[in-house]
Amino acid sequence: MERIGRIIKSISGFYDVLDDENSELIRTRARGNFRKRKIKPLVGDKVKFDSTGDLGYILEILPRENSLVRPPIANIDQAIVVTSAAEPNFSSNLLDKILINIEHNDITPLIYLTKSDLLSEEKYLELKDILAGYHNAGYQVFDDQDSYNDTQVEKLEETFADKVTVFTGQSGAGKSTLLNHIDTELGLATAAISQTLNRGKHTTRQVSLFDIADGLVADTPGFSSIDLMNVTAEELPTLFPEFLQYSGGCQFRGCRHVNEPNCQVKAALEDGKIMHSRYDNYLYFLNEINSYKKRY
Ligand SMILES: Nc1nc2c(ncn2[C@@H]2O[C@H](COP(=O)(O)OP(=O)(O)OP(=O)(O)O)[C@@H](O)[C@H]2O)c(=O)[nH]1
Ligand SMILES: [Mg+2]
Ligand SMILES: [Zn+2]
Repeated sequence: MERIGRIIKSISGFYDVLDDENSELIRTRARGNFRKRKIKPLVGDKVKFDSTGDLGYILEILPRENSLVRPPIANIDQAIVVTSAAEPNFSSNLLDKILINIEHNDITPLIYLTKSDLLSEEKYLELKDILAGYHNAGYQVFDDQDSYNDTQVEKLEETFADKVTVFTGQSGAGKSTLLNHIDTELGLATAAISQTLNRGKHTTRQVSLFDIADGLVADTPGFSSIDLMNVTAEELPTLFPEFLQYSGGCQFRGCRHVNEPNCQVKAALEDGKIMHSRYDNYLYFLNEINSYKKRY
């Protein structure tokens, strides 16, 4: 009997599929021909499967709306970018890179600040000011000093309904900790960053989707770095939402906002309407992307 469902977990060659119709959870394997065709099912994939005996088989992966490489997951609506104020330290370069990768896949990013309790009042206010810039650029930002206060956690939860949400960000930023505050029954493993580094492993090892607040929400393993290999120099300026507010007024179509005359993005930068750190990171990433090209 052919059924349709979604992969919510993948463990050593097995895929747990949630049946769309009756919410039954079926353990499946992918058929051999996937491996031959080099197609790897991802958590989040919608699949056709059948299950006659104990074990089901994935017959077909339905077309993906989008997919991320880091973390590996498909068909996502929004991403919570868990960003720590300290341990590991806040990096606008890393945050911007993560946001670009998400925007590039047509996923809505939200920024959630953690570990502000480890900052002095002064440093916290500085960071809050930076994050206000992200809010003005168009991102929803959660930046309370007490990261897991009930009001803020509930506000985040309200964004989950009828969506697939992925938690992403650096290892040790607090993704699993935040999820444990949202649903106290999850009991996800968390660990201090030093322990994580000593073991040379991430605390969360696999992507899994949970049913939370009328949506599906994924915890994922964190990363320490991320690249922009899939982004072209043409696409890059379109992945900064605040640039798009001004680029229509640039003299040249396809303006890269670097040295072109009558560039409205640079004018907005000079007027203080675009953050310097974002623009500097833009130039830095443009360079990085051009250097990938030279290597090939
Ligand atoms: N002081 C403080 N510690 C926090 C906060 N949030 C998380 N932590 C601690 O930070 C450490 C890392 O948290 P995790 O939730 O395991 O981080 P993670 O993002 O899931 O990490 P990976 O699974 O490796 O990607 C744990 O020891 C948490 O207790 C916070 O707001 N303040
Ligand atoms: Mg984790
Ligand atoms: Zn321009």
